[in-house]
Amino acid sequence: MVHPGDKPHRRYNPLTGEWVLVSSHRTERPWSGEREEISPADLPTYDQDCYLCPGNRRAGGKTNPAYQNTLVFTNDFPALLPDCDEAGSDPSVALHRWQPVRGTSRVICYSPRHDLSLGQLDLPEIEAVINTWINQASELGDQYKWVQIFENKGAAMGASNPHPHGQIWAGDFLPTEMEKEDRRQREYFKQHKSHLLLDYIVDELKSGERLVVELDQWVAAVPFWAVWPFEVIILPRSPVGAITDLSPVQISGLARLLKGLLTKYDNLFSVPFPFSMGWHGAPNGSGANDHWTFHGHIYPPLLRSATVRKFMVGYEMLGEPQRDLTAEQAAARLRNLPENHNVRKSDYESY
Ligand code: H2U
Ligand code: ZN
Repeated sequence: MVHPGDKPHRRYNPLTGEWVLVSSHRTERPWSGEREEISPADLPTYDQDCYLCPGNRRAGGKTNPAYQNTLVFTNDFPALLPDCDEAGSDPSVALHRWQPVRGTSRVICYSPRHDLSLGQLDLPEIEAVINTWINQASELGDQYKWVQIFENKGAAMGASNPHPHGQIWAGDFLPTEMEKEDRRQREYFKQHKSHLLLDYIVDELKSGERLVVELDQWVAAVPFWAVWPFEVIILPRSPVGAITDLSPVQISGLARLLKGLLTKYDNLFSVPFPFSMGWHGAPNGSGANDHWTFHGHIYPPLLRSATVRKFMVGYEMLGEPQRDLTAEQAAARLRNLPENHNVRKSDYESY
């Protein structure tokens, strides 16, 4: 395989059909711009002012139960609502195209402990989170086309609270990113009679240079086409279409993978590592979905230290995304980090 060298080049994302400009060595440039706040290190196990801690009152006026494992509730400020009787676009104004949507938004607390992140939970607790995701995908999937499970972690990604939590947005439509991936995987399956992402893993395992964590059931790699500096894709090693199709052994394997990977992230800059993480898989409802491979995306914003983030501005907004370090450089750094937690406050107070 001809390898892209150090010169600027573009890489293609076969899942979305989009390109990324890769200009390695730009990380050497000096930085006197914005620096991120670092999340406080020693959080209490319970915070009386936290709207996600057990027994506390939320902004909407409801009180959380004294939950033991996970808690799911309808978002008090939901982005989607179940009732809608609007008709949609007015054909006389063709360029003002719009459609009504029905849906719901939920919040999922991963643990009653205010001070722990997903990667710091024990394996059975992480499995409980995955099982809650599966139950939610199954329950909401009966009613809605697509159930997007995701987490915004850290203030840099807009998370409102350090209490470990994620979100679940379900809607009666296929959102844009899902629509792109659906189309590309469908086309590939039709043409090659095999799965795009399963074929992709074969190549990644052969080369090894973008692998971050490799387990029996799962692989985490910095994708060849990564946009965000330390972006990772989580892929199953055998066919699985949707989160609801995961077997018990895949669930326990995924818990192990998440724990190892998220710990590496925290160790990268010795800070609780911010990111957006979420799952993609076959949508619900009628129609063949054999072309789908279930997978996870993690998009972390940090670039060169705990406080310097990647900005998607300028050329990225007007042209296409650009990255500084290569996917191979990012993967090597993550791969070589330990999978036990060593984030200590003293490590990053000096930043
Ligand atoms: P983020 O940290 O990703 O913003 O998720 C927290 C969600 O919790 C957010 O969508 C909701 C916000 O609307 N929320 C409640 O539902 N009740 C509250 O009391 C505060 C926040
Ligand atoms: Zn809390």
